[in-house]
Amino acid sequence: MTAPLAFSAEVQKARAHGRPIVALESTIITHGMPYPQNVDTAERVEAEIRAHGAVPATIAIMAGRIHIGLEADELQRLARAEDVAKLSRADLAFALAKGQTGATTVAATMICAHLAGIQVFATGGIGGVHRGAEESFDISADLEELAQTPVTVVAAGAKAILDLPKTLEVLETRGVPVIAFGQNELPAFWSRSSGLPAPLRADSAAEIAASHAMRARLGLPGGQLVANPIPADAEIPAATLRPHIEQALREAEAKGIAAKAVTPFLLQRIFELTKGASLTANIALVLNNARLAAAIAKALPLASPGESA
Ligand code: PSU
Ligand code: MN
Repeated sequence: MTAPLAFSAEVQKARAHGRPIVALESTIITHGMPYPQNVDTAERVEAEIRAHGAVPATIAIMAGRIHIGLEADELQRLARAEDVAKLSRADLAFALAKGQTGATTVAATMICAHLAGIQVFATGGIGGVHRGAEESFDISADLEELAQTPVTVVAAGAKAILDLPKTLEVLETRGVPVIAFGQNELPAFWSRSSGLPAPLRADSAAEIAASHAMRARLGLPGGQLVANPIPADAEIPAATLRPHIEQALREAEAKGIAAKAVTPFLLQRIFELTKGASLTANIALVLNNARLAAAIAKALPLASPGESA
């Protein structure tokens, strides 16, 4: 029995020629950005990866199959669709078995990428430990996935909507390397600085690829989190965002937003409260992450599909 994978023509060809491939998630398209910026960004991110010598594979579930790479019309349909399911590890098999369509979170995208033998994945931000998690127990499945699935995820750190110190603690406990790129501090998504030292630092894609390959040689399960700071000219200072984040968090609490709805609600409110500035920054950092992920993928030796590391 094998997983129900469906490759796009471009990804199929890349696999046949052993070219470096970078996975991309789809929840950022359906739940992370509004239409039409979502599809425009998704297309630009794919183009950026091609321009840097790798092949993009946007991953989503469509009609009960795991699509590894979307054709242009499929991407358009997903981006325009309303009420698309947000699928994480817990939902993936259930949705596939029912023949459903849905967007994959970081956790689910890692699972699908690994099934397809893809070792590098670029996104914006990962889920983490939410503020107040000591009460709500809201800790993203993304953290657990990083602990068990061998994919290197390039993100811009975690958002200040989360509890960043607790997020780092959980990653440390679960044995996930958190590698800041080119600086000592953990970046905080829209801002380059979080005030927290990053556990590890790398200054080149080659170092990150070498560390990924070494984990495989050691037989360690799990991936790596690369925290790539947003470009300086695109960042929003943490102090500018703080009141908006606090307002969005208060509103989420007042409305009783819970579980899967929390992250999309907060992202949408911060977009509105910053009059779109958060989205402009989000787009810049995803493009930046795509470039670094392409460089890491090029520096990695190829793994065969389903190979366990
Ligand atoms: N963080 C972002 N943008 C996003 C997400 C997180 O900055 O679009 C999405 C990702 O798909 C991530 C998911 O995997 O939200 C996490 O959701 P939750 O917090 O419910 O685990
Ligand atoms: Mn959650």
